[in-house]
Amino acid sequence: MNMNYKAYFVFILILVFSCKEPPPEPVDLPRISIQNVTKFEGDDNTVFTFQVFLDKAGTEEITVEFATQEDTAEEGLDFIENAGTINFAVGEKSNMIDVEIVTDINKELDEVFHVQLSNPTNATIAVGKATGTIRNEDTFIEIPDDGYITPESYAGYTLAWKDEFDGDCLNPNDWTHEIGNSGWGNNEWQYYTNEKDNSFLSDGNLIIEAREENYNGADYTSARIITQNKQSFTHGRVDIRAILPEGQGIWPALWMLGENFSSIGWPFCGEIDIMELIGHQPSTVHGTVHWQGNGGHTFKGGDYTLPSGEKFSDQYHVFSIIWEPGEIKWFVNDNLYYSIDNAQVDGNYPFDQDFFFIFNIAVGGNWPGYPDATTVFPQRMTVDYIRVFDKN
Ligand SMILES: [Ca+2]
Ligand SMILES: [Ca+2]
Ligand SMILES: [Ca+2]
Ligand SMILES: [Ca+2]
Repeated sequence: MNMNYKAYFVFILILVFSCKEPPPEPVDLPRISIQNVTKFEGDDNTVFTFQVFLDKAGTEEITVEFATQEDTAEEGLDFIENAGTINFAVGEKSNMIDVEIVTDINKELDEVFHVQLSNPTNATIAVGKATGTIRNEDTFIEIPDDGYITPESYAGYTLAWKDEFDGDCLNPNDWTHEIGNSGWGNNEWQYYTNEKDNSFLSDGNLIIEAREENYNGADYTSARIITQNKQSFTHGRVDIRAILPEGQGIWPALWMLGENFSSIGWPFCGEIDIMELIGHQPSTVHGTVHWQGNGGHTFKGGDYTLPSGEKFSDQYHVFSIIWEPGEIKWFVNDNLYYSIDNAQVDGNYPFDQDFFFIFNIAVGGNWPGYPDATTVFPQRMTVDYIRVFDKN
């Protein structure tokens, strides 16, 4: 092979390569994304606007179909179904989809729905599904006013203090929230908050709501309110009208501690449990006292079970104590079911001194055990009133 022939061959090779079809330019269509929306439900005309955008403008018109999808929010009840096609004109990079929200004044859980994109033309989908989170902002809960009720006055007694739970929020001159998830001496699982979801007034009731939700490392939230340093009493009659929560691991309590708790500690200060219920026994309440006996922490108490399988969660019942020097009696709906006097209390009888109130729902604990798959959340304790009467 001479040099000329070699050069000719290379020339042909170059010619062959340069005549070959160039590889097609990679198709680089605009990419479509849709963004999540989180908003309070509001009470009228709320619209969730989902932004849909392209990473770059198209050189042809772009279309994409969309449709709402139910999740915990339901079509018709929580949002209005919407589906259709949106168009991006040449050069346009953003667009929006409006979803109308069904508003009301009823307290609900936060609920979610989705907007799904599909079938794009002249574009591809990068993020095709958005979540709409409808946040609750309401406190109204419909509560039938059924059940036992006690009078607003008694012969021989004078009203010393009451809270009927009218108005918009707890009276801070009477009540303080206790906050946190220390376990509260009983290996409880809830985080007590002062958030509106966990304690609020609704239509003349105090509602304490235990919720299954992640909060500061806890799996449940609830509330615990006290009258310490604000309202404390020695002796009298106490009436508390309430509907109780239920379920495995749910532990509502309406109770009292000695006002000297902060200085001398428990159980030296004494504890009077006007009502406790462990949620897997929803027909039975317990009335108990705790104190420091000669041998250490001691408690005594009794219980009351509703007839015919009725539950304390069904309707209102009134939990009362008649508390006199050296003696305490417990009642449900004016039925006496337990009493104790100072002859039955060894050591120092701590119950003839000032006590303050505590209302709470614990979630889990040594006594009730822990929630399981049967436990329904949220659980609520609804308190219509607390009234304290002094004997004349
Ligand atoms: Ca609303
Ligand atoms: Ca709703
Ligand atoms: Ca609502
Ligand atoms: Ca009330």
